[in-house]
Amino acid sequence: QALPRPDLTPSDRLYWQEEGRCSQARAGWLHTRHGRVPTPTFMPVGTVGTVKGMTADAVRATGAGVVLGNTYHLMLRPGADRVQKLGGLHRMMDWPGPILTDSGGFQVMSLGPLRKMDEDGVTFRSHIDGSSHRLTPEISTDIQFKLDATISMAFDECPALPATKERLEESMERSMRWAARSREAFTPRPGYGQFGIVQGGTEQDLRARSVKALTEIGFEGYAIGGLAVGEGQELMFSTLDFTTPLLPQDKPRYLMGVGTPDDLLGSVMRGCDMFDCVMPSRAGRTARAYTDRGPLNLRNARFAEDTRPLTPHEDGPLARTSRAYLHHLFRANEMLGPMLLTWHNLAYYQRLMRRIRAAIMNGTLEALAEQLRADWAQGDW
Ligand code: PRF
Repeated sequence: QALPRPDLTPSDRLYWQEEGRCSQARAGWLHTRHGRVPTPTFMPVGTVGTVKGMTADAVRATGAGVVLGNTYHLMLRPGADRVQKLGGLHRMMDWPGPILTDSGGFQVMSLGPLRKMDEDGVTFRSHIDGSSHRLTPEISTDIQFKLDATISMAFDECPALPATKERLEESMERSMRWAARSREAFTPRPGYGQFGIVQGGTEQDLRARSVKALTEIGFEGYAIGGLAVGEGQELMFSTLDFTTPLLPQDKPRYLMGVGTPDDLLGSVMRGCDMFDCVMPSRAGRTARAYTDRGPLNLRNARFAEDTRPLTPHEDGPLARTSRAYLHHLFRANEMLGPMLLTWHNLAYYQRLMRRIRAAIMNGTLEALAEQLRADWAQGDW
């Protein structure tokens, strides 16, 4: 799926090409130095240079195209210079496909009292050893260069919702000044790119001003940040409804940190192309399996002697694995349990994105959406 593209010329940046459309939903291809990826796409989270519990081959086998890395975690351990010495993140984690790295601002925000922000950037203490570190747009962009990220993210601030309009406005304006500095610090390379991040909470005028500021700077793609931070699905969707139409039609759109299968479906239908979330991998580690009839918790006693596979026609990595065995692995705290359910959930998410993409191409997305929602609501077989 994601093969190197020797045909990219030195002047080529990373680019996205539309292939089909169904109302607001788009199907396309993301062309990068590290291969091309069909969109819409779900990007598994590999925070510290590993999709937890998964070999790179297993991640690839689920159909994933892009994986995520995090500036914040990797700068602390093993450090950006060391990753660079080791040949970059692709080499280090044996992932030849595209890698997108988040810029660190969002991860630093979650440190709470351990951080201090000013106009220039953020000073924070490491959650590992308490040592003091600093991130600015320039430092973050430089670290992402050293990590060899195929897609770098602008350095931004993401306020939790609800927040006052004054707070959202100040924060968005600062993120836009940081976006300009991030762009200034970015070193263009063939097939690589940098995305700006739209902020502005759930406020229509702030989102519009944010889009205007970013498109004037000009990026290879645009992310929508500041959502899925406590506002709920309805407000997230209504914000997407007035934000995505403002974005350039010919550039990829990445909705950061989203979401449940139903969130992904609704967000694709509102014009988003790329997603990442810890949900499928984290849920897998806590015994939750995503299925077409909604999530199952394999720790539940009702699965103790359930010899069926997770789903009646299971053809993913767990085609021959019984629910009872999964239940046993989790009850016994065996590491294979989290490994198998992470694999299953990532495979489920990738299959969902393939079905959505095919439906966009066929013009049958509405029908697929109705069927998926009805099935998810039904409960276990
Ligand atoms: N900014 C950045 N990373 C993010 C977000 C953001 O707003 C979100 C919001 N859901 C997730 N990850 N830089």
